[in-house]
Amino acid sequence: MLSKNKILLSKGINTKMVACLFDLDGVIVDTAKYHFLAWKRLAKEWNFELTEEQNEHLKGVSRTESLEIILKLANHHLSKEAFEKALQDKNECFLEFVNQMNESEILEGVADFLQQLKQHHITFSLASSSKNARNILQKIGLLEKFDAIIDGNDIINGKPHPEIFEKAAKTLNMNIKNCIVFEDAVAGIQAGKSAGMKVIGIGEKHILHEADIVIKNLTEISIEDLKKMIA
Ligand code: B16
Ligand code: MG
Repeated sequence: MLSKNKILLSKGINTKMVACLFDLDGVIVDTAKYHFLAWKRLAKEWNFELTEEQNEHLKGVSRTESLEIILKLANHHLSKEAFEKALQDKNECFLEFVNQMNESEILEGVADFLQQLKQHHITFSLASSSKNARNILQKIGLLEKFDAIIDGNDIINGKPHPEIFEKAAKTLNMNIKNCIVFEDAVAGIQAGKSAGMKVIGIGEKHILHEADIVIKNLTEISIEDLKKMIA
Protein backbone atom coordinates (compact mmCIF):
# COMPACT_ATOMS: atom_id res chain seq x y z
CA MET A 1 0.00 0.00 0.00
CA LEU A 2 1.29 3.47 -0.85
CA SER A 3 1.18 6.11 1.89
CA LYS A 4 -1.03 9.22 1.50
CA ASN A 5 2.07 11.37 0.94
CA LYS A 6 3.32 9.15 -1.83
CA ILE A 7 -0.05 9.24 -3.59
CA LEU A 8 -0.04 13.05 -3.47
CA LEU A 9 3.51 13.06 -4.79
CA SER A 10 2.59 10.74 -7.62
CA LYS A 11 -0.15 13.11 -8.75
CA GLY A 12 2.53 15.72 -9.35
CA ILE A 13 4.57 13.45 -11.60
CA ASN A 14 4.71 14.40 -15.23
CA THR A 15 3.99 11.32 -17.33
CA LYS A 16 6.75 12.48 -19.68
CA MET A 17 9.07 11.43 -16.88
CA VAL A 18 8.00 7.81 -17.28
CA ALA A 19 9.12 5.48 -20.08
CA CYS A 20 8.07 1.89 -20.68
CA LEU A 21 10.43 -0.77 -22.03
CA PHE A 22 8.68 -3.85 -23.37
CA ASP A 23 10.03 -7.30 -23.92
CA LEU A 24 8.41 -8.88 -27.01
CA ASP A 25 8.03 -12.62 -26.63
CA GLY A 26 5.61 -13.34 -23.75
CA VAL A 27 4.69 -9.68 -23.21
CA ILE A 28 3.44 -8.33 -26.56
CA VAL A 29 2.93 -11.63 -28.35
CA ASP A 30 3.25 -15.32 -27.47
CA THR A 31 6.06 -16.40 -29.78
CA ALA A 32 7.43 -18.62 -26.95
CA LYS A 33 5.24 -21.47 -28.21
CA TYR A 34 6.85 -21.21 -31.65
CA HIS A 35 10.40 -21.05 -30.23
CA PHE A 36 9.52 -24.15 -28.19
CA LEU A 37 8.16 -26.09 -31.18
CA ALA A 38 11.19 -25.18 -33.31
CA TRP A 39 13.71 -26.20 -30.59
CA LYS A 40 11.72 -29.36 -29.88
CA ARG A 41 11.83 -30.37 -33.54
CA LEU A 42 15.60 -29.79 -33.67
CA ALA A 43 16.34 -31.66 -30.42
CA LYS A 44 14.28 -34.63 -31.62
CA GLU A 45 16.94 -35.18 -34.29
CA TRP A 46 19.30 -36.11 -31.44
CA ASN A 47 16.56 -38.19 -29.74
CA PHE A 48 16.14 -35.58 -27.03
CA GLU A 49 12.63 -34.62 -25.82
CA LEU A 50 12.68 -30.98 -24.72
CA THR A 51 10.10 -30.39 -21.95
CA GLU A 52 8.05 -27.25 -21.21
CA GLU A 53 9.82 -26.95 -17.88
CA GLN A 54 13.24 -26.93 -19.58
CA ASN A 55 11.89 -24.43 -22.10
CA GLU A 56 11.35 -21.95 -19.24
CA HIS A 57 15.17 -21.54 -19.08
CA LEU A 58 15.27 -20.51 -22.75
CA LYS A 59 12.88 -17.58 -22.35
CA GLY A 60 14.54 -14.21 -22.94
CA VAL A 61 17.86 -15.90 -23.71
CA SER A 62 19.61 -15.47 -27.11
CA ARG A 63 19.38 -18.10 -29.85
CA THR A 64 23.03 -19.16 -29.45
CA GLU A 65 22.79 -19.41 -25.67
CA SER A 66 19.52 -21.34 -25.96
CA LEU A 67 21.22 -23.94 -28.18
CA GLU A 68 24.12 -24.22 -25.71
CA ILE A 69 21.62 -24.84 -22.87
CA ILE A 70 19.75 -27.52 -24.86
CA LEU A 71 22.97 -29.28 -25.85
CA LYS A 72 24.00 -29.40 -22.21
CA LEU A 73 20.58 -30.79 -21.18
CA ALA A 74 20.73 -33.38 -23.97
CA ASN A 75 24.37 -34.17 -23.22
CA HIS A 76 24.97 -33.81 -26.94
CA HIS A 77 27.92 -32.29 -28.79
CA LEU A 78 27.96 -30.51 -32.14
CA SER A 79 30.96 -29.45 -34.25
CA LYS A 80 31.28 -25.72 -34.95
CA GLU A 81 29.74 -26.19 -38.41
CA ALA A 82 26.89 -28.38 -37.11
CA PHE A 83 26.22 -25.81 -34.37
CA GLU A 84 25.86 -23.02 -36.95
CA LYS A 85 23.66 -25.25 -39.12
CA ALA A 86 21.44 -26.08 -36.11
CA LEU A 87 20.98 -22.35 -35.38
CA GLN A 88 19.99 -21.78 -38.98
CA ASP A 89 17.58 -24.74 -39.07
CA LYS A 90 15.93 -23.65 -35.83
CA ASN A 91 15.45 -20.13 -37.13
CA GLU A 92 14.03 -21.32 -40.47
CA CYS A 93 11.51 -23.47 -38.60
CA PHE A 94 10.63 -20.57 -36.26
CA LEU A 95 10.15 -18.24 -39.24
CA GLU A 96 7.68 -20.67 -40.81
CA PHE A 97 5.46 -20.03 -37.77
CA VAL A 98 6.17 -16.28 -37.75
CA ASN A 99 5.13 -15.98 -41.38
CA GLN A 100 1.64 -17.23 -40.44
CA MET A 101 1.23 -14.63 -37.67
CA ASN A 102 -1.20 -11.73 -37.71
CA GLU A 103 -2.61 -9.17 -35.25
CA SER A 104 -4.96 -11.72 -33.68
CA GLU A 105 -1.90 -13.01 -31.80
CA ILE A 106 -1.27 -9.79 -29.89
CA LEU A 107 -1.64 -10.65 -26.19
CA GLU A 108 -4.63 -9.52 -24.11
CA GLY A 109 -4.55 -5.87 -23.01
CA VAL A 110 -1.55 -4.87 -25.16
CA ALA A 111 -3.25 -2.81 -27.88
CA ASP A 112 -5.34 -0.89 -25.35
CA PHE A 113 -2.41 -0.23 -23.00
CA LEU A 114 -0.17 1.07 -25.81
CA GLN A 115 -3.03 3.33 -26.85
CA GLN A 116 -3.28 4.72 -23.30
CA LEU A 117 0.49 5.37 -23.23
CA LYS A 118 0.18 7.33 -26.47
CA GLN A 119 -2.72 9.36 -25.07
CA HIS A 120 -0.64 10.24 -21.99
CA HIS A 121 2.46 11.01 -24.10
CA ILE A 122 4.46 8.28 -22.37
CA THR A 123 7.29 7.09 -24.60
CA PHE A 124 7.95 3.39 -25.02
CA SER A 125 10.54 1.13 -26.56
CA LEU A 126 10.79 -2.51 -27.48
CA ALA A 127 13.69 -4.32 -25.78
CA SER A 128 13.74 -7.87 -27.14
CA SER A 129 16.55 -10.42 -27.40
CA SER A 130 15.06 -11.63 -30.67
CA LYS A 131 16.82 -10.91 -33.95
CA ASN A 132 13.42 -11.42 -35.58
CA ALA A 133 11.69 -8.71 -33.52
CA ARG A 134 11.07 -6.23 -36.35
CA ASN A 135 9.72 -8.96 -38.60
CA ILE A 136 7.33 -10.13 -35.83
CA LEU A 137 6.16 -6.56 -35.06
CA GLN A 138 5.51 -6.05 -38.76
CA LYS A 139 3.40 -9.24 -38.91
CA ILE A 140 1.23 -8.14 -35.97
CA GLY A 141 0.94 -4.54 -37.20
CA LEU A 142 2.79 -2.85 -34.31
CA LEU A 143 6.09 -1.91 -35.98
CA GLU A 144 5.25 1.78 -36.29
CA LYS A 145 3.87 2.14 -32.74
CA PHE A 146 7.15 2.04 -30.79
CA ASP A 147 9.28 5.15 -30.21
CA ALA A 148 12.39 2.97 -30.31
CA ILE A 149 13.21 -0.66 -31.09
CA ILE A 150 16.21 -2.37 -29.53
CA ASP A 151 16.57 -6.03 -30.44
CA GLY A 152 19.04 -8.91 -30.54
CA ASN A 153 20.91 -7.27 -33.44
CA ASP A 154 21.75 -4.20 -31.33
CA ILE A 155 23.39 -5.81 -28.31
CA ILE A 156 26.56 -7.70 -27.46
CA ASN A 157 25.48 -9.05 -24.07
CA GLY A 158 22.14 -10.86 -23.81
CA LYS A 159 19.74 -10.78 -20.83
CA PRO A 160 20.36 -11.08 -17.82
CA HIS A 161 22.98 -8.44 -18.73
CA PRO A 162 21.37 -4.97 -18.45
CA GLU A 163 22.75 -3.74 -21.81
CA ILE A 164 19.47 -4.02 -23.75
CA PHE A 165 17.49 -1.93 -21.25
CA GLU A 166 20.30 0.61 -20.80
CA LYS A 167 20.42 1.04 -24.56
CA ALA A 168 16.62 1.43 -24.80
CA ALA A 169 16.65 4.12 -22.07
CA LYS A 170 19.47 5.95 -23.83
CA THR A 171 17.66 5.83 -27.17
CA LEU A 172 14.52 7.30 -25.57
CA ASN A 173 16.74 9.84 -23.79
CA MET A 174 15.26 8.79 -20.44
CA ASN A 175 16.82 8.52 -17.01
CA ILE A 176 17.26 4.89 -15.90
CA LYS A 177 15.28 5.58 -12.73
CA ASN A 178 12.22 6.65 -14.74
CA CYS A 179 12.06 3.48 -16.83
CA ILE A 180 9.65 0.64 -16.19
CA VAL A 181 10.44 -2.74 -17.72
CA PHE A 182 7.75 -5.28 -18.71
CA GLU A 183 9.15 -8.81 -18.77
CA ASP A 184 7.94 -12.42 -18.76
CA ALA A 185 11.33 -14.11 -18.30
CA VAL A 186 13.52 -14.53 -15.22
CA ALA A 187 16.61 -13.50 -17.27
CA GLY A 188 14.79 -10.34 -18.42
CA ILE A 189 13.66 -9.40 -14.92
CA GLN A 190 17.23 -9.76 -13.68
CA ALA A 191 18.43 -7.59 -16.59
CA GLY A 192 15.92 -4.84 -15.73
CA LYS A 193 16.78 -4.94 -12.03
CA SER A 194 20.53 -4.81 -12.68
CA ALA A 195 19.93 -1.81 -14.92
CA GLY A 196 18.40 -0.13 -11.83
CA MET A 197 14.87 0.00 -13.26
CA LYS A 198 11.43 -0.87 -11.92
CA VAL A 199 10.26 -4.19 -13.32
CA ILE A 200 6.75 -5.52 -13.89
CA GLY A 201 6.67 -9.29 -14.33
CA ILE A 202 4.05 -10.73 -16.68
CA GLY A 203 3.15 -14.27 -15.67
CA GLU A 204 3.37 -16.38 -12.52
CA LYS A 205 4.41 -14.88 -9.16
CA HIS A 206 6.30 -17.98 -8.02
CA ILE A 207 8.52 -17.86 -11.13
CA LEU A 208 8.91 -14.07 -11.46
CA HIS A 209 9.37 -13.21 -7.75
CA GLU A 210 12.38 -10.92 -8.45
CA ALA A 211 10.07 -8.39 -10.19
CA ASP A 212 8.68 -5.38 -8.27
CA ILE A 213 5.16 -6.51 -9.06
CA VAL A 214 3.74 -9.40 -11.06
CA ILE A 215 0.56 -9.26 -13.15
CA LYS A 216 -1.14 -11.75 -15.46
CA ASN A 217 -1.39 -9.40 -18.44
CA LEU A 218 -1.53 -5.71 -19.36
CA THR A 219 -5.24 -5.38 -18.49
CA GLU A 220 -4.12 -5.36 -14.84
CA ILE A 221 -2.03 -2.16 -14.95
CA SER A 222 -2.98 1.51 -15.30
CA ILE A 223 -1.16 4.77 -16.01
CA GLU A 224 -1.75 5.70 -12.33
CA ASP A 225 0.06 2.52 -11.26
CA LEU A 226 3.06 3.47 -13.42
CA LYS A 227 3.22 6.94 -11.86
CA LYS A 228 3.09 5.44 -8.36
CA MET A 229 5.92 3.04 -9.17
CA ILE A 230 8.20 5.87 -10.26
CA ALA A 231 7.23 8.25 -7.44
P1 B16 B 1 15.63 -15.15 -32.02
P2 B16 B 1 12.31 -11.76 -25.94
C1 B16 B 1 13.60 -13.90 -26.91
O1 B16 B 1 12.67 -12.87 -27.08
C2 B16 B 1 12.89 -15.21 -26.63
O2 B16 B 1 12.21 -15.16 -25.39
C3 B16 B 1 13.90 -16.33 -26.58
O3 B16 B 1 13.25 -17.56 -26.35
C4 B16 B 1 14.68 -16.36 -27.91
O4 B16 B 1 15.68 -17.37 -27.88
C5 B16 B 1 15.33 -14.99 -28.13
O5 B16 B 1 14.33 -14.00 -28.13
C6 B16 B 1 16.09 -14.93 -29.43
O6 B16 B 1 15.18 -14.99 -30.49
O7 B16 B 1 16.05 -16.56 -32.23
O8 B16 B 1 14.36 -14.79 -32.77
O9 B16 B 1 16.73 -14.15 -32.27
O10 B16 B 1 11.58 -12.51 -24.87
O11 B16 B 1 13.61 -11.14 -25.46
O12 B16 B 1 11.44 -10.80 -26.70
MG1 MG C 1 10.11 -12.60 -23.20
